[in-house]
Amino acid sequence: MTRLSAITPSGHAHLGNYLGAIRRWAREGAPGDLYFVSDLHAMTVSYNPARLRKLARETLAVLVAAGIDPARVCVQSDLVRELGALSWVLECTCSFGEASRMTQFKQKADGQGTVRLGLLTYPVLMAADILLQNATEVPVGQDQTQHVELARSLARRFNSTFGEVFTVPRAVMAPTAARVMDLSDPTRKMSKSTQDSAGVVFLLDEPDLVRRKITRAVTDNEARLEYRPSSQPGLANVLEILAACTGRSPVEVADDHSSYGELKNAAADAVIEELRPLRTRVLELLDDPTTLDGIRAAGAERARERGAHTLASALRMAGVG
Ligand code: AQP
Repeated sequence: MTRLSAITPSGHAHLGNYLGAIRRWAREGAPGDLYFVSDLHAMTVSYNPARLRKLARETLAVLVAAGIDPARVCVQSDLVRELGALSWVLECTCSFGEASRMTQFKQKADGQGTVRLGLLTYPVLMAADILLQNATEVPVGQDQTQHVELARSLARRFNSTFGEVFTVPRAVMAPTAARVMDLSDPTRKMSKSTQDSAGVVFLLDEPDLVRRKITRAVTDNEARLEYRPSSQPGLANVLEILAACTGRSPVEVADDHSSYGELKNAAADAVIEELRPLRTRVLELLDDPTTLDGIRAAGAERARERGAHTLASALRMAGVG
């Protein structure tokens, strides 16, 4: 079984990415799992090239520092030639209607003056990521299942039209882990690309800044320390963060504290301690280009080898290789 997961370096990785995905990947990863830093996907909206390059490297360092097997990580753009070739084959297998029906495309394109064509075609690039690696499973949240469905349809269509080449992948629901909300606006999830960073704890934030962000988290005036996500979402978010860092339930955590101030300080302590070794290791890796570049090059080589036969077969069957 090969399972492919990815993180887009659209900004600095944050506590939500860590508690919701990266930590679980590191703890529960199986030998067949692959983790991509999907920097090509970050190009579908306006971006700064130098920043993207830096963020891709930093995100790779985060995955390795978190304890993910370095043999399982890869930066997507290191395979840009292979993926570019396979994407074209798949774009020519995909109808315009299919691509434009993607809900995420409609949401992201809505209200934008200029919509990049890549925003429309990126689910096909995602299909290329999956199919090139012969992934059998793609763990995704609800918002990405449609993209995996597209990858399945394209794989099946290609196989039945030109001959069996692709493994047909299936979407598996990523296990429900913590969904961390923005500390300034607990109605929206913590996101890399949020403009106002006051509510986002980045993994490389200095401990003092982490404390400031958490102790200033928007809660409410009810002064009731109870876990009630629908009526007290800000408080529930802080409780969930503390619970995720201490391995207890949000209800237990609420019972342990008597004031908002005390709770927020306890949450800040727990997050700072949870992130401390990770942050140290990321900074060490970023300072050690030989190690990080070596991991990156080896990951690219392995991913290239893994996909070589599939790509060659797909091109040949399509009449171009
Ligand atoms: N707030 C969150 N809480 C829990 N999990 C989260 N993830 C993202 N935000 C939270 C999980 O992190 C993994 C990698 O995320 P991604 O790069 O695929 O994209 P995303 O979900 O779009 O992440 P962001 O941080 O919100 O970035 P932008 O601002 O660019 O959209 C995924 O497993 C995701 O579920």
